Amino acid sequence: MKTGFIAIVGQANAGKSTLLNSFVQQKVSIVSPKPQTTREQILGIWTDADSQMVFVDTPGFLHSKNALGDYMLKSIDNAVADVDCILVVIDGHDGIDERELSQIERYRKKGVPIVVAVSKIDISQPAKLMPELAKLNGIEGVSEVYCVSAKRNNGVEELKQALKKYLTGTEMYFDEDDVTDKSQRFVVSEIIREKVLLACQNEIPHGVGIAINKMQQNGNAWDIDATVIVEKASHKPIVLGKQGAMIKSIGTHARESIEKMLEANVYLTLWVKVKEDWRNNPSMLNELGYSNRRK
Ligand SMILES: Nc1nc2c(ncn2[C@@H]2O[C@H](COP(=O)(O)OP(=O)(O)OP(=O)(O)O)[C@@H](O)[C@H]2O)c(=O)[nH]1
Ligand SMILES: [Mg+2]
Repeated sequence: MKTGFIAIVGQANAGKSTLLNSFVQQKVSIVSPKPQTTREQILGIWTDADSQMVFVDTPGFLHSKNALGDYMLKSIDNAVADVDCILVVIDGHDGIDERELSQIERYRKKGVPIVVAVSKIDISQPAKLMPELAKLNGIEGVSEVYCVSAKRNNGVEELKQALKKYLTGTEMYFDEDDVTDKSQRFVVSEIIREKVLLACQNEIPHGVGIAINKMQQNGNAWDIDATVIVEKASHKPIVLGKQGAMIKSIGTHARESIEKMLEANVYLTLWVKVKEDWRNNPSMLNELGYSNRRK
């Protein structure tokens, strides 16, 4: 049995979480077109006959502007601290920039194998992609480069098989049925946040936090009560929408996804509350699970 940890790092929006979900063939990490969708380390676990691969999803690199940003940066550092391999995801459609090359240089100093996944090749033009790939040629410390489309599931299996050779452990870290280290409660809060991210524009999504007030199973149904926390009074009417239309639509989409995950009926009640500047408020960060590792 070969086992080990692989950190998935890269710029915001590069496609890290989509790739993690594709590796483990289940949705464990939320995905959206907005940068900074992932806020903390999330493990995706893949176990087969001869290996257990623990993929560590991380927030995209960012310039921290508040205590939540500091927490996100720290979770990238923690994620790469003790892994067998670092998988750097680069958006092939966007092109490779200097920041990405300098990040690779930083990781090289850690002395762990670095593999690059050039993502989103389904929407990248080959003529544009080739010169971008040439930039990776001969970069010291990069063991291999793979081109993938996580959305279309192209090249993902080949990459996963290739990553196995970097695993250094021999004992399983998790049960063979585990797909993530996170609890259902955490996944529920993330699904609600994903639906807010998809529904709201501009700066609102960055200042949204989700508190689960109640999550109770009654027979084959779940009763869930959650609060969408926004950081400015002016954001509340936007998230509520005209006569509550926006929050109603967020609730419907969230309920459908949660029902799929829990394989049960769900009664979801959503509230919207303003907590000014909560991303700089230590007790709010703690309450929402952003100060200690939450499960
Ligand atoms: N066409 C295409 N789109 C993709 C692919 N992978 C991801 N995307 C899209 O790119 C956007 C960002 O994807 P995420 O997986 O959330 O990216 P991320 O790197 O985890 O982003 P952060 O968590 O914000 O750092 C989403 O709209 C995805 O649907 C891909 O292979 N092809
Ligand atoms: Mg992500």
